[in-house]
Amino acid sequence: MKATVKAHTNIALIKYWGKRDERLFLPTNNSLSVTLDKFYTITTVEFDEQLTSDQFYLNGNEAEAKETKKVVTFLNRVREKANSTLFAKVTSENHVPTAAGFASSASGYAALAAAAAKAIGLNLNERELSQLARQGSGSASRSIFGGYVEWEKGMESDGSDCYATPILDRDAWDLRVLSVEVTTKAKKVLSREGMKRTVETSPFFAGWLEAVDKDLITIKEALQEKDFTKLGQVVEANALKMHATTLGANPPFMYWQSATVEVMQEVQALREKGIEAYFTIDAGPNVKVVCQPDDEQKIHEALNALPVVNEIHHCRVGPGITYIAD
Ligand code: FM0
Repeated sequence: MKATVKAHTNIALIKYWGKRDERLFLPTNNSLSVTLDKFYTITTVEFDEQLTSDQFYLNGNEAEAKETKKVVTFLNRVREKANSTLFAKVTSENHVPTAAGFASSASGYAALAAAAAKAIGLNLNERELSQLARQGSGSASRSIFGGYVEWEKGMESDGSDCYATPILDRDAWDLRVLSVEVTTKAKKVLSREGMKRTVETSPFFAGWLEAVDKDLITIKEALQEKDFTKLGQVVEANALKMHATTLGANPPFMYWQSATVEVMQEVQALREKGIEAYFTIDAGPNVKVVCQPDDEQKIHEALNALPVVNEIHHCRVGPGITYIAD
């Protein structure tokens, strides 16, 4: 009745932005990510008939009520699937620098889904685990797998065809991702809230949906051909389009700060000097830079020289979930 799983974060190269069903976490568009080796969550789940409620410990302490509530909602889905009424103790260790703008929800719910399913005796394959993880946080559906991963939006209203699939092995292409942490001031709009507001109010959301399918075709060609220029250009353009939708929302909002723009401009300046780097940005002010191994050091030096940069974390392409013996 106990299982431990390690799952890594991922960064979307083509973004998930918009839900068609909020309860089931069904997205409006496919997305494509790369799993990262550096940041991960390790979660142990133990179902125990002695317990009278679920317990959630995060990094050694009892988690906040809001987080615990989300975990309980997720465990309810697992119990329903397994026809069980047992409560669980969940212990999670997050090795994710949340300040670097990496959502720990992707690795967190991928690890929780796999550990909870195993502990309660559900025998789920990776596709089923992806569907389950999705119901904790959309991006978690992709973190079940390593390498380059596409999350299919599906058509069905019950989510039965909505899951991630691996499309290229982690060893197939050694790209690097620099996570550039900048100094921040403003309070952020959570991604869940931001995407909802955008879907409901932004006139640019229709343009986003129209463009994203073409971007997916382009990036899949680039992955096939290992064409870094093609990949980088579409990654950067796709992130910019996602962020453009927020400016049209009501009330409008923006995830960038001045430091964000400084890093973006330095990346573009590096390209003008012939060093190939491309940026992508999630629902926060920090910037992720995608590059090839030979350019990593030069890019680090240039970005590290900017006063607005706090810290740079270097990532490689990472693995899918692993079960850890207790
Ligand atoms: O990762 O509401 O998964 O594709 O990071 O929990 O389903 O935290 F930039 C935004 C991630 C969205 C793009 O959203 O939302 C991406 C984003 P939830 P998530």
